[in-house]
Amino acid sequence: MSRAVFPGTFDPPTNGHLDVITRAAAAFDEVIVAAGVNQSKQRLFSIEERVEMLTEIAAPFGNVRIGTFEGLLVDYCRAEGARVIVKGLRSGGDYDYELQMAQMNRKMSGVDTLFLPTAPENGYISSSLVKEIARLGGEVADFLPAGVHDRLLRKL
Ligand code: COD
Repeated sequence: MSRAVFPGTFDPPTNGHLDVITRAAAAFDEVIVAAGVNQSKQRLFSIEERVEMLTEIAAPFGNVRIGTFEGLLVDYCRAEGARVIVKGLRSGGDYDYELQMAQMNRKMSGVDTLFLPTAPENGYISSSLVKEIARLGGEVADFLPAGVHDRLLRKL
C-alpha cells in the first residue's frame, strides 16, 4: 500500500491545502494529513480546532485521515509507515525553502518528498495572508472551504 504524509500547520486550512489533499488522494492509496504541534509558536486555532477543520475537509475522501505530530516529521513518517512526504509549491521562495528540507529529510531517513505545483487559482493563497485580510475586515470566502470560513469569522 502506498501511503503519504501531507504535513503542515493548517492555521487555518485553505483551498490551496484542499487542492493538494485532493490530488494526493488520487495518487496514493492512503494520505495522512498531519498537523504540526509546535508549542513555541502562537497559532490562531488550537491543534484541536485545526484537526476538527481538517477532519471536515477530509470527510468526502475515503482514503484520507488526519493526524498530529510533534518533533521530527521523518520520525512521524517512519512511525506511520509512510515513505513519501507531499508538499505544495507556490513559488520559487517555497521551492528554495522546501528543497533543503526535502534533501535533509531524505538524508536522515530515506523518506522522499513529492512536490505538487499549486493550481494557478490558489498560487497566491496562504493561511497567514487570509488571516490578515480577515482581521482587517476583508472578504476571504473565496480562499477557504465553507466550514473553515465560518469558523474564522466566528473566531475573529
Ligand atoms: N497552494 C498549494 N500548496 C500550498 C498552498 C497553496 N495555496 N498553501 C500552502 N501550501 C502547502 C505548503 O507549501 C506546504 O507544503 C503545506 O501546504 C502546508 O502549508 P502550511 O503553511 O500550513 O504549513 P507549514 O509550511 O508552516 O508547515 C511546515 C512543517 C510543519 C511541515 C515543517 O515546519 C516541518 O516539517 N516541521 C517538522 C520539524 C522537522 O522535521 N524539522 C526538520 C526539517 S528538515
